[in-house]
Amino acid sequence: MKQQLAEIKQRALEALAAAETPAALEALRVQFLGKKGELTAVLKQMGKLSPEERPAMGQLANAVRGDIEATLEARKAAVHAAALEARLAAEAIDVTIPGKPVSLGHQHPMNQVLQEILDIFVGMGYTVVDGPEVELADYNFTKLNIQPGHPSRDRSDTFYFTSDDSVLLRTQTSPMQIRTMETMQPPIRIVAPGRVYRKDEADATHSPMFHQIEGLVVDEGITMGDLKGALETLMKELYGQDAVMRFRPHHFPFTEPSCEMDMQCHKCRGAGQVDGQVCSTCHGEGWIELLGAGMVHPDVLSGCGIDPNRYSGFAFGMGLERMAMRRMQINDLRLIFDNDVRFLSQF
Ligand code: 2NL
Repeated sequence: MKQQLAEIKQRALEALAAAETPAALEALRVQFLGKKGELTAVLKQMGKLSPEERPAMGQLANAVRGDIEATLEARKAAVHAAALEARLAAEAIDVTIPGKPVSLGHQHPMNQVLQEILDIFVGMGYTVVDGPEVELADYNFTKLNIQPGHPSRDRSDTFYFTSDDSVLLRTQTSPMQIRTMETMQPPIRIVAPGRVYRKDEADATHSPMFHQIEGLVVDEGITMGDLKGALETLMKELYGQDAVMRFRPHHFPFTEPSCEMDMQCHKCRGAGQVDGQVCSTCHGEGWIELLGAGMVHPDVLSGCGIDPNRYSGFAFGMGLERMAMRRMQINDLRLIFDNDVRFLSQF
């Protein structure tokens, strides 16, 4: 029996040392220490021993049980610690692994073109001004020499807020320049970019909301020569120093004289055709219309508290969408406003 106990102890300790999981340890507990286990089976034979032999054998059996239990507990702790260790290792975050690249966006093509234009004007000493999109008809029309009854004030062309047609969505950025002239005395050199609104059906070349940039220079002795110099400088910076401009007479209520500026078509160089075909860039015109401009009407100056006998000025206005479409070779205005990232990411 002593032999049996020693043999059980040795097998139990070896098996426990080899067990790697809580389940294997539990199976060994049942196998050796359980009610139907090997140790219990030996103890049940104690009855066969003589009363003299029993106490010593009982002690030995208890010592073996104690050893097996102690080893079992030690292994349980070790297996648990190893499992925890493995889990921590598996779940550890390696902070040295490079992160997933974040895709950076970029400015909308409209803003790219606007920033380019503003940079050029700032370089010529202009200040950029901002103002409200909801305007008074006074600032959008009357102070610009556009009197009540003028066709551009028609309700079919302008978004009005009030039944007396006194509050509206600005149809041009000129009101900002009126506000500047009312609050500043010359010299004035400003550009006024922003959204403007007109009741137009959206198509490839029209949108009820679009962007304009207008400019205004007022000082003593400002002439049409200054206007031509500033606008040619702008366009040569944008399109290259070999760009060719022309000025045509035009009419605006707020300028006198007024003009429009064209750039010679860079594709056909003014010929209107390429290889016997009508030029696709200028549609055979040879010239591309860029903007409208003129010398600020004396009535507009005096209406803003600036003495037209002492000061003169020039002003101009251009559509930003057309500038962007030309620059980025975009053929449909709606693409600019759809904000489809697949489209925008090309620029
Ligand atoms: C165009 C033409 C123009 C102006 C805008 C202006 C502003 C004031 C006084 C006088 Cl406060 N003029 N602005 C002048 C001439 C032309 O715009 O075709 N725009 C898209």
